[in-house]
Amino acid sequence: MNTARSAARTLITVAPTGAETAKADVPALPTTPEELVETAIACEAAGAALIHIHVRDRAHEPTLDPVLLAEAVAGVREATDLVVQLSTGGSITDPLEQRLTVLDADPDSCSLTCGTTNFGDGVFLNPWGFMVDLYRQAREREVVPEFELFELGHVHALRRLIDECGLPYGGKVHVDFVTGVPGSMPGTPQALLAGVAMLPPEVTSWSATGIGRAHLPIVAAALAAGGHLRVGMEDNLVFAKGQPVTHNRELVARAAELATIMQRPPMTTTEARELLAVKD
Ligand code: KMH
Ligand code: ZN
Repeated sequence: MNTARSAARTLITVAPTGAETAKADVPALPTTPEELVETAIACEAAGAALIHIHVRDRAHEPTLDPVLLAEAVAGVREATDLVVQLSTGGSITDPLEQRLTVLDADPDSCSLTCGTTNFGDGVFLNPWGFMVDLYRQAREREVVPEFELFELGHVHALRRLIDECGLPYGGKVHVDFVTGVPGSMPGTPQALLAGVAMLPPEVTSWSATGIGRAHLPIVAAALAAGGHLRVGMEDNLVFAKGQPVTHNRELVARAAELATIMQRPPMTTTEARELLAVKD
């Protein structure tokens, strides 16, 4: 049993944009630098303490352009106290070498997916060598990884990573279960709890994400099981039946309300920094 299972307060992560949804299809998706900063401010006020960022270019297309990534980090840092996490997953067509260069933007945290997985009609590639390179480079740069677990096998790969490479920068191990991606781990409480039961004892905190329809069941299951939450338009575009999300703030505010009802109110950014042991 680790402390991850009895957190008194809830870390709420917002993943506002992602790499899969087209701006033309969902105009409310924050894709410009101004929209990203406005979203970050609103979501911090609503209860988020961490932001998981995918950057878009001027044409609203996903990009790993180092200049745009650095601008996004600086913009969110200037406007908020949110822990800033950059995606190293990018989109499924991004080359592995380019995904490593995300660390050049000096985020507080970076995502690190613990293995290859089905991703709808495509494949999200995360070979072992890439995972190790990202893990080691993140530690050298004092960036805290968040381990993304899309499959139960990814929990086992995390075990191997810790055994072979040691602990990450800061000594904490935070994971996020990404459930409900078509072809990957289903977004059910049963699958989530199976993953939680497999976590290595080095894990100090865990959160969960439910994609699409899995959003609310996974929020409820994670809260009940003592986990943290990731919400946002990267993962879910529907607030309720027939009601599209019009701003990421809506998902954060509802998660904060549910967490408060469950007697585990949202943690502050200061508490999140301590939880994750990000660099001062
Ligand atoms: N866009 C997905 C292919 C991450 O941010 O690290 C990968 C993803 C995970 O979103
Ligand atoms: Zn992402």
